[in-house]
Amino acid sequence: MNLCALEPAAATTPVSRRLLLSLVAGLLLPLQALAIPVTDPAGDFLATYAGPQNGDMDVLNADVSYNQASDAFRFSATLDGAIGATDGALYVYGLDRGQGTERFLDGDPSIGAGVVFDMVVVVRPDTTAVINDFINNQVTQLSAGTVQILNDSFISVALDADLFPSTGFDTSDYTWNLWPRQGLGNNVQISDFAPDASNVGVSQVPVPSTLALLGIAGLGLLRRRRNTAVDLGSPRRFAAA
Ligand SMILES: [Ca+2]
Ligand SMILES: [Ca+2]
Repeated sequence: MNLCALEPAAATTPVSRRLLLSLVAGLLLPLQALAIPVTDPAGDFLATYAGPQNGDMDVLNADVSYNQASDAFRFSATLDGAIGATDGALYVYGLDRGQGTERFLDGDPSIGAGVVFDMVVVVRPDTTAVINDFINNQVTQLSAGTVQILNDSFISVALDADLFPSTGFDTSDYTWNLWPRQGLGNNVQISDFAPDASNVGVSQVPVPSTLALLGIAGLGLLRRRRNTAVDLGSPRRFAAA
């Protein structure tokens, strides 16, 4: 018997591997799409910014995610320098919950085309924060410790979704932008927008049941591949045939 003619394992294993990798990649892509933060160039200070061009006034990446399971938002960002270096630095997340407008356009100088919001979360280096809801005229002061600052330049703030009542959008459809600024009151204090000239949707944290299903699917694929390799690749089987 020509055993070479019975080498389906050699012929099909690479195909199976490619199929498995493509399926796993297909499963992982939605997760990656959901988790990638906004990246923003280093050194892209606004031409209208009048303050010091320190690294802590320059956003490198940022994200706002909504966790359906805990019904909470997480605001995060990485700055290009140690937070606290610039006196009066603030980090402002603008949220559009349905009635956002380009609120910086009417200022002098006019900036922020494409940046729409109807609420802000103002994060301070002293780890306090303030939420200002322009539609409901509601200001909420959040105590020290609300904000986590990690490795000197990373901000992380987790807040319950009930602090962000909808003004028209579903919670998962909110959009946002982040801008550092040195003090409040004038557009020349704003150093950077992330992303530039647009809002971006909140990323979605997959619910545990979705993760469990993906895990079960992945385990099933791996088990099938292992069984296939044993059945088709065993020299003992071919010798006995
Ligand atoms: Ca930047
Ligand atoms: Ca920017």
